[in-house]
Amino acid sequence: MKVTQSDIVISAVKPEQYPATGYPEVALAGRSNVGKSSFINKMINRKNLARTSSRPGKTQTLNFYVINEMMYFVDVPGYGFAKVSKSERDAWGRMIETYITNRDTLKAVIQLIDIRHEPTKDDISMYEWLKHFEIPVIIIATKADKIPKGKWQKHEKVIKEKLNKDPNDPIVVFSSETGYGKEKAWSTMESYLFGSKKNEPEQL
Ligand SMILES: Nc1nc2c(ncn2[C@@H]2O[C@H](COP(=O)(O)OP(=O)(O)OP(=O)(O)O)[C@@H](O)[C@H]2O)c(=O)[nH]1
Ligand SMILES: [Mg+2]
Repeated sequence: MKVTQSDIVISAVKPEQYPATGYPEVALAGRSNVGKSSFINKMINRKNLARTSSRPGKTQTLNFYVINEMMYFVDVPGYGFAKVSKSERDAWGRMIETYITNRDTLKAVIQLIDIRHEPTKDDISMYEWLKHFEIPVIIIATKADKIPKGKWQKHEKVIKEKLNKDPNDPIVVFSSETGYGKEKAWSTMESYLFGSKKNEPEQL
């Protein structure tokens, strides 16, 4: 998709604040600092529309970005960040659960996993939780620039196995640093956003 327009619409914490235009949307999920906000910026060719930071815990609300007046990206706070209190974590959990389970226009969740490491316990629980609610998930194996290309396939295999990934859920190797995987990520997202298929089998 050629992005010609992108803007922040709202930072929401409750459903009354979600945009009501009915455009289809995808939401980001992933550990704090894995690169969710960077992913959005790369996909829409903006340097810092979605605010990023080298310190985890930057994104705190559900941030809705409208693209080409036809879809939304929803940036979501990361999980697995040790420096938050239990009450904050619980509030986070409720905010995400309310959003994921009630948002009819949510077409898929983009779950980012750091390609360098095995999925964490939190990564695995998040994936299982999304599958429990029958949400289509697109796995983005990100920060690919941080390991040699020759290792990508092996690391991708570890991610698939550890997550016990549903073969219907695509996986895309990606780098927000170099833009590698951007075209594939767009075409994959578009099939969920605008295609008739909800769950597309992965091409073998
Ligand atoms: N080398 C490299 N660095 C990346 C990549 N993606 C993100 N980063 C860096 O990782 C750090 C965290 O990126 P963010 O996009 O803020 O991460 P986030 O997942 O939105 O984090 P929270 O909002 O805290 O949940 C920043 O310093 C980014 O520059 C990538 O593909 N390659
Ligand atoms: Mg962020």
